[in-house]
Amino acid sequence: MADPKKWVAEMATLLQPENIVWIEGGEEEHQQILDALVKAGIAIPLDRPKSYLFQSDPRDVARVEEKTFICSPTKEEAGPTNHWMAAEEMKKHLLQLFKGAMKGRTLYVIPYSMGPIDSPFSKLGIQLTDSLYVVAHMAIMTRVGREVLKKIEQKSFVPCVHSVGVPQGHPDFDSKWPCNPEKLIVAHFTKEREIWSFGSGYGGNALLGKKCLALRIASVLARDEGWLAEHMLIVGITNPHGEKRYFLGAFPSACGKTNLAMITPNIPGWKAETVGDDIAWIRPGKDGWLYAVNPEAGFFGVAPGTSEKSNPKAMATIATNTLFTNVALTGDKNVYWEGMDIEPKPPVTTWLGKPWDGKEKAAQPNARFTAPVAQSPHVDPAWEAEEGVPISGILFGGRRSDRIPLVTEAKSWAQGVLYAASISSEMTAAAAGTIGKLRHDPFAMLPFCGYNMGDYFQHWLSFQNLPHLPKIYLVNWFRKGADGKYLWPGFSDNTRVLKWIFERTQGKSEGINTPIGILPKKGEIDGAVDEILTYDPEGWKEEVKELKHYFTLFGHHFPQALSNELESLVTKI
Ligand code: GTP
Ligand code: SPV
Ligand code: MN
Repeated sequence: MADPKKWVAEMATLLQPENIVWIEGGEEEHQQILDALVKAGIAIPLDRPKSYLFQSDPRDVARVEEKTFICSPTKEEAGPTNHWMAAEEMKKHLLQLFKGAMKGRTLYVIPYSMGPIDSPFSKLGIQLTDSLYVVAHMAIMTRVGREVLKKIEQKSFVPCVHSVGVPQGHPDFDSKWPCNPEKLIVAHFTKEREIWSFGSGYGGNALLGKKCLALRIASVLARDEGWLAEHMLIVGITNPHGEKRYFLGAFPSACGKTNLAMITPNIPGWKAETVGDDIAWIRPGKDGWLYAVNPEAGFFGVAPGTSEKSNPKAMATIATNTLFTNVALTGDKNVYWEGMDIEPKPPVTTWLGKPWDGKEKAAQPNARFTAPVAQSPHVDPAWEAEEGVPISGILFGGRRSDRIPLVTEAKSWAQGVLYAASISSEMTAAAAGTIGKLRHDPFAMLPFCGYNMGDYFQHWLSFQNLPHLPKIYLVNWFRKGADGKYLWPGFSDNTRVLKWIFERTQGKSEGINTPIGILPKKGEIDGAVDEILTYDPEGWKEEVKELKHYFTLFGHHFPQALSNELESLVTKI
């Protein structure tokens, strides 16, 4: 039995807030929070029902992986892809950093649940924060309040401590977006199951239920309990005969999960419904199928590139009751961003609050919208089903301008795991770093796996004897031609790929057997140029050589079964 009140009292002694407010949940409280944000000049009310705009400090616009730590008992357990610090040393540092961090501010206590409150699979947390923006967002992205607290009192919770790190006395105390980038740190104690985050108010750095709990801590719980916590969308597809199948998709940050989760099929008779757009918790069911649950309650989606044409379902979802961060403001108090495909009403104010001259970016490239899943007109009827939805196929992909074909079916679970481990992607604005630079991002989990990635590959392999394993696909929507233009239209046209995959899982589409896997036969995917449906042996030889080198990073943690898969590929291509 947990005693949250005792813990909060202890933390208050450390944080020294002016006062403490417990979040109860509910519509009325949510509106009061938004009203308070408007009154403080932090939220700009829009001429769009129940919607608000926030502009962050330009130094605080994305996740900061360099300052994200896994504090597992040993460095080896964190593995070669995580930043590690010994738990004791980190705790010492944090206790210094957080001492008096909330002076002059209110401490908000947010009891929250990842997953439906009554589900036995859900995980509970309490986030302490001094950011009202964070409170408003947690209320959309998770289930919060009194009902959750009752559960917590019966069970346990993951303690999550968050501060923007700008107490009274700091020169930026009165800033509308206080943050402390010099001292920013996001720490995960994977054995103790605790999260501490200092210095940022943005996205995954600050909404601790999302990447910190539902991926980094959850991946460790999943390893220990025999399930999977993944950076994946979940979508339900129905064919013209009314047959329905569910699919998962893992793509790195800002590489198309939200868009595929909300796809509008452009082949007559096909239908798609959204279960989740960012995180999937996956468990084997009693019947030998894998079942997936979306632990979140909201979408925190990339705004730039979203339009009536590219993603009409997202546009419908965010028509009302939506919080926008770092998009531009139009003359008629509405929102605008690059790729929205409308003529904004002038005068347009950029995300930096300056008049827009049409030359610089109106919206920050990682600008986001935040809206409840439940208000999506295309939400899947089973999106809150306790046991989740049964999975027929899993898509893995990245942003690859060359080599990787449009779609390849792995010949076995082990080959699929190898392909997932092999994902590389050109970096995006979702994380601080060099945009466009190709980097390895195994399973799209590089920033989110809470333990040794080599052991994580092994954990995936451990499912290989399930009687109803999903088929695994490597996909790439981002191939470019010599002219630098995309060779595939993407978005709704991805339906043609989904149709092929759907029919493969039914044993219908034929495909063609190649050394790298099953590729679509000529004519099985309309309109796709040969270049993206075939594989280039020379390019793949290079790819495999480079992969072999990359995997040495994991030393003896790299599973022998994957080395064998890779070797067998080398001999075939
Ligand atoms: P996170 O929320 O950061 O995890 O990202 P995500 O994977 O959900 O990415 P999202 O769907 O929001 O897409 C990010 C960007 O990729 C947007 O600017 C989209 O317009 C673009 N995009 C998505 N799907 C496609 C596609 O099929 N083709 C092309 N060319 N671009 C796409
Ligand atoms: C991602 O970067 O993968 C996101 C956005 O989904 S954030 O929640 O900020 O990490
Ligand atoms: Mn994500």
